[in-house]
Amino acid sequence: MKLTAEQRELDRAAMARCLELAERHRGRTAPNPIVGCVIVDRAGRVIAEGVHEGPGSDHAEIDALKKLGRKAPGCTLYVNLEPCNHHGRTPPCAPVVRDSGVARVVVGIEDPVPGHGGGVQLLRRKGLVVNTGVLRETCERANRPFLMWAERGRPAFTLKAAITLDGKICTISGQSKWITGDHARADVMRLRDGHDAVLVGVGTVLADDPWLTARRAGGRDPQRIVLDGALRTPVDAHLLPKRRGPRTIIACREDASEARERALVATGAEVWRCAKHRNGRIDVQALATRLGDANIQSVLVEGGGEVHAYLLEKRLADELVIYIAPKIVGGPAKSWVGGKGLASIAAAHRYVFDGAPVNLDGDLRITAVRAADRRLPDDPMIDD
Ligand code: AOF
Ligand code: ZN
Repeated sequence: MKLTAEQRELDRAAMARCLELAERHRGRTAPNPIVGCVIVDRAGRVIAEGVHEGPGSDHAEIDALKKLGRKAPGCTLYVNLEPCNHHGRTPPCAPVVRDSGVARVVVGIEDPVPGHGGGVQLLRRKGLVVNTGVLRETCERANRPFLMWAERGRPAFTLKAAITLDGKICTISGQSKWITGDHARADVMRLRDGHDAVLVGVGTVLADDPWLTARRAGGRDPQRIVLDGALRTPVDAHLLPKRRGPRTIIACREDASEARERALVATGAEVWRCAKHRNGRIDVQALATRLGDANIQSVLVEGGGEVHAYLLEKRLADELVIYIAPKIVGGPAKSWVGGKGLASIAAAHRYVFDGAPVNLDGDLRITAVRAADRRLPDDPMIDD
């Protein structure tokens, strides 16, 4: 069946709506993807919408179909991820879609998890029209954490920094409060809210004693991860759970002090002893796999400079979100990327800007993704 240009435009709009619905649950669905669903009748009217809220709850297609008593004869069902054909925490969706009488199914991306896909083939075999790849790049971008986890077994890492126009994260005396304004800092809360975990180095814990919570209406606090080779995190650090807070994982070297471990575990933290490289640093790639095994799909890295440099070097810095304030402090103050630095431009870590800069009440937010695994939106979406 050849689709008219007008129909294709309607398909893209309905898929964009699926993503809008899905986006509301970002940071809440791991190890599942974010998924939205829209059902449109023969006259082109939206008659039901559905969304997936997290493990154990209905998949988006089922949520939408239930609102119609599981019957939608002749309708078109839009969903940003292929309907599953597998029995997990919930029964498979594809047979429910087939039995609902839906005539056409429009899918964003195929399900990458081995054994979970096959919904598209099943529906086609049963005579439904299935179109795939609608807003493919935008759908991939939206579910990058899920795809990274499904394809590589590790979370997607986002490096975040707030810098001056000359690239500094503090002054020569170490002052950093505040480089950017309220609006940009509120945007960081949105980022924390949408990531499964936030990671910092122990240097940041010692210097700033951050809480790493998502202080915003309806927000949920991310899990916290500290890279702390020798377990120097103080037992009264704000980011420790102390029975009530979200989970805190402290990743240390195998040879870190057992007494320090006991003291930190007593605060409710988990201490993960990690293999180390010859240079004595924690093997972050192995840590990334372990985080993936713990169903953590997205990690926001909030520095400091040495942690950023290390993740860049290990090719784990998948996305960058940099807030730039129009201020200059000059001198040898720290940049947001530390480390030894590179000697040649040819060896530079390469990124691609993802959409235009966003002006947040006078500060700019710039987003970039690693050039090597670019998943850029085909329709740049402005979210502010
Ligand atoms: C979701 N939500 O809307 C769709 C998903 O354990 P289960 O039954 O929740 O199955 C999770 C898998 O189902 C998930 O990994 C993905 O492959 C597939 N599709 N998942 O959480 C949805 N459509
Ligand atoms: Zn499903």
